[in-house]
Amino acid sequence: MSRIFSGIQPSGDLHVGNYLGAVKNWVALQHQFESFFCIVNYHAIIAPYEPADLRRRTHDMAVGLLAAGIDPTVATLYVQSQVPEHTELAWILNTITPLGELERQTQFKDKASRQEQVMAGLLNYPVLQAADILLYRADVVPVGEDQVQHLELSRVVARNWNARFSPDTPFFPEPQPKLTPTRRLVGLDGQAKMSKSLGNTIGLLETPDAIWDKLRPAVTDPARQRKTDPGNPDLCPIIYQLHRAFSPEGTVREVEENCRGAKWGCIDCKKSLLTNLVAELTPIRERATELQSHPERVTEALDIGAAKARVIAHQTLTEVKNKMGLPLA
Ligand code: AQP
Repeated sequence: MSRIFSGIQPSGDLHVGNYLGAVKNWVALQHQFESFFCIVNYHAIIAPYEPADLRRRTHDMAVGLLAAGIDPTVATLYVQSQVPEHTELAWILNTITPLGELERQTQFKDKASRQEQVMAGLLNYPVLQAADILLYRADVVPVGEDQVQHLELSRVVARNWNARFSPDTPFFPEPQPKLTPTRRLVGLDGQAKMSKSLGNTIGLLETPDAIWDKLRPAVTDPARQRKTDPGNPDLCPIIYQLHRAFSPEGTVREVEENCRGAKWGCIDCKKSLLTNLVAELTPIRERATELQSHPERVTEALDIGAAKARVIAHQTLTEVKNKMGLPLA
């Protein structure tokens, strides 16, 4: 059975961008692949944070993932810092990663330009990500579009390491991305990618009222000033994209016709979206509420996951060290 690996940062609440771009895919793929899903808290500490918040968010992220449908008896769900081999392999891979490859990563350039002082962790983030994936020798990585460039780097790193230390039989597979139809969900600002750190999200566990408070003022086709103006759904960055992800095909066609024909106003369209969004998210929110009242179940699932992950991680690192002439502990 081929392996998949994917990670998510506990840097805020799970949002519909994470869900549509990655997590919904994880839930489906866990039955087809040997699956490792990691709450990547070492990645999250690159930005300033409060330790108590990080602890709570890590737990809440696990709750969200389990509620969304990750089955810990099928997939391995765990927290990155509980498997020390991630950082050990990251150091090793740093030694064969050209600096120039890291400096040209779009996410690095973008985030570094917004910070007064840039920490080395921000630059080296994709190397840790490569280590996360290669540690499990994963073939496939289900992610959103924003991670595709980082994955290219993971392939470069795998190739460099194989060429240097395992030239006859490549040890690391070159991991391939697996995207969903919603590869990049725009945030509520209608500009940037929906992202925990930008506060432009619809949380996966938010109540219908809270979701409606966000949807109602959300930008639509800017050329449409009045209900009587015909709209263009393709220029409606948030609502139409969400309809396509959450509404049945018939509704998506209805939205398209009624928008172009100026039969529905944007509020009618948003109300229809809310109904479909809430229908999919309500069972997830209810499962999350149940799990929140049993924190011990969540901790137990993560501990079992970390123990399973450590077995594979240890095997990989043992072989890596052997091939590199590094004595084992
Ligand atoms: N808007 C999105 N559309 C599609 N996929 C997305 N992903 C994230 N945002 C979108 C995918 O979700 C997985 C987890 O990514 P993450 O933890 O980096 O999520 P984030 O919300 O992007 O988190 P942050 O903390 O706000 O980080 P930055 O600001 O660095 O993006 C990934 O597979 C990602 O592709």
